[in-house]
Amino acid sequence: MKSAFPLSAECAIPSLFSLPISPMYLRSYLHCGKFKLDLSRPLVMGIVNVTPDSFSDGGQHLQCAAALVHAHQLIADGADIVDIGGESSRPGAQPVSIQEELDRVLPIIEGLHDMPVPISIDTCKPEVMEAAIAAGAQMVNDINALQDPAAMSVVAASPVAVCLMHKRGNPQTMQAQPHYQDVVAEVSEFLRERIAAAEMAGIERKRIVIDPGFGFGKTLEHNLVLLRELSKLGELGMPVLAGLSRKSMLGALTGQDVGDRLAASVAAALIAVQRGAGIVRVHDVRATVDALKVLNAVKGESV
Ligand code: 7PJ
Repeated sequence: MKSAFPLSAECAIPSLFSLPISPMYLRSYLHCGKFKLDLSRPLVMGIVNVTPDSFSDGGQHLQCAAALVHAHQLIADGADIVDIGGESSRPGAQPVSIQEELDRVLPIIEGLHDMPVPISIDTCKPEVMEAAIAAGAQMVNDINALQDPAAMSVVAASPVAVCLMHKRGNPQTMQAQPHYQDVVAEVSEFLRERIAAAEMAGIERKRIVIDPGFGFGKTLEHNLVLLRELSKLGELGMPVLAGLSRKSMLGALTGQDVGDRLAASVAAALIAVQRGAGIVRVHDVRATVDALKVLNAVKGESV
């Protein structure tokens, strides 16, 4: 789909009198290695978990061939980015070694290197980031927001995009009594600080995405406030990624088990987009893409 403003995003500021100034008009492309993603419509990041303990589809994609088939299906379903993860970050999950994580993700990334969409590596480990980038990954999805200086250096030395996510604690501890005075302000301040650190290290703004980290050290109420107020994060001037798919907050709201959260996940993705999310990270790409087509049509955009 064509951007409404085909000039370079930096100079594509429409009439200041007729349109609201939204961050999307100020910069509408995400630079992702060799890809330039048009952010004038919401993008869908499809999830491929390669972890035996992953809470939603773990076990199922353990085999490389099955994971590749799954990734191809997500792309056929309309995924704009495919996110490959080899370490579960669900609450209570145990860490895996560097070698184990590499063994899980590298064959998948190598097998997808000539796909028409960027491949993202979901990892906190600088060694895995480096090897994944060498194997063809175009984005790093770091739930630790590049707080490890070695991770920061790896991304800075490459042309890939990065997602900086907020979390409180680590997967072993993060659901133990999370407490915030003002969750939106605190998440926003953390992300502002991480954007500044990334820029200082040489990562250009056009390569940065931010994420409030739904479910990572947050209660149901915190997650709901963050979703309700998601547009406040857009004020930081970066595209916002929202990951709500099949999460336990949706289980708490609907009473559904993880395999029965499709409707809740699609609803949550749509709400996030309506509150300014530029990218939604989902398991169910086809259903989400269809829902976004309806939303885009109502908004008067091409689908
Ligand atoms: C997220 C993630 C998220 C980003 C996971 C799950 C748990 N990366 N990795 N944002 N969640 N950027 O998929 O439910 O919300 S793992």
